[in-house]
Amino acid sequence: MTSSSTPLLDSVSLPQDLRQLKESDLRQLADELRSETISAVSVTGGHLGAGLGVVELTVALHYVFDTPRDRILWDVGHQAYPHKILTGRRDRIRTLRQPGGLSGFTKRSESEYDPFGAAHSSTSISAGLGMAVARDLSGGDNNVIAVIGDGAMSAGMAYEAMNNAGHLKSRLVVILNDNDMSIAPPVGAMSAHLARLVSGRTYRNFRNFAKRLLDRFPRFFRDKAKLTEEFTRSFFTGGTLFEELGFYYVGPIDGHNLDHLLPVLQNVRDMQNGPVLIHVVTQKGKGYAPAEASKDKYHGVAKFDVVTGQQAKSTANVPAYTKVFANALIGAAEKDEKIVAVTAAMPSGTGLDLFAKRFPDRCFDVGIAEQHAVTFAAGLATEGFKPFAAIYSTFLQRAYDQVV
Ligand SMILES: Cc1ncc(C[n+]2csc(CCOP(=O)(O)OP(=O)(O)O)c2C)c(N)n1
Repeated sequence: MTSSSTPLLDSVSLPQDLRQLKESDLRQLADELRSETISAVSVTGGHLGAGLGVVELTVALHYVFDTPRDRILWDVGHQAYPHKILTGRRDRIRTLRQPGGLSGFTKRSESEYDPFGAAHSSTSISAGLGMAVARDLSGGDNNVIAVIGDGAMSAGMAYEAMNNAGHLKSRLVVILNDNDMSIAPPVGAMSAHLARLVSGRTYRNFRNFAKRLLDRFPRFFRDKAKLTEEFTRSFFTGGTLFEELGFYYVGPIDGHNLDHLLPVLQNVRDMQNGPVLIHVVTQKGKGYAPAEASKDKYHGVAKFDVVTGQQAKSTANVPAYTKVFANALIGAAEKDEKIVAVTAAMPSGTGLDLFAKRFPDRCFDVGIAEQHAVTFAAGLATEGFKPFAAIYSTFLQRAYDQVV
């Protein structure tokens, strides 16, 4: 690791500055970017764990791709604080989520580096595919990269988009950021599929093999795109659901190791023709001990003390609405065994985590799948159950049709 007394981050206000740096400087830059993200969120509150998990990925993407000509779409957009710091918004990063300040999500009117606005999850592959097709129709040659988490990947819309992408065969990169967390632990068959890929022999073999190779031939590995292509074919690929959907699958790779990320991204940039999915494994909250230790509690935070990790407590002297709701529902469910509860990946946000503790068999977390949650509840109701589908914030919007 290179160390220098002048912070490298001070010399980077836009990605074009970043692209002037040597590859060997990027580790230090990533460390500084991580510290700056922690420092900013400690004074504003906001999403922390997700951003810390993609620091290296953010650096690598802006280093390898020609942003803003190449489009990066951050799904949900809650992990984009490091991206904001590297794209001309560092001077306002301590205004995140404040009146008149930066948005806590990506926002088109805020920056040309935010090609798509978000906040509701699982839209990035659809939007990215639209951008890719628009490029093809107008004879362009830029890249489009959608970065989507394993939690966001549990929504039907992501599969609708992949199904269509496999058919259209447009040049599109999807980066699956797999940290084995949604806000709560992820649920469902897809998360089990990803866990199998990550724990499988291929990944472990590649890690050992790549490490030995990097130790012996660091330059050779980095310079030879052709050799990297061999790697991606023989060591990274495996029969996956994504291949069945028409994607060329690459992975899983260590998303905190720039020596792994950079050659794979360069390779995909230079050689892809059709949809590619890169499966990147990261750790939510990476590099900040309190967030690594408690991934759900540091998904979104109040202001906090950087040294202790202690979050500011609400001074309101009334019980939280979610707690009132949860206790009332638990009370009713104690008297009526037909009462069941459904959440779409928001057990703590809705208070249903308390209900699940009391009635583990009568509480269902269906993943980020509001439409399914509502119709699943309808199915339960037709059989005489009394389901409470508790949908957080504005996320019921996408299930209006199901409600009707
Ligand atoms: C439609 C919708 N439902 C729920 C949410 C709330 N939400 C925001 S981030 C998140 C978890 C996303 O998990 P993942 O995609 O794995 O990203 P990570 O935070 O783990 O990096 C959830 C459920 C949302 N933004 N949009």
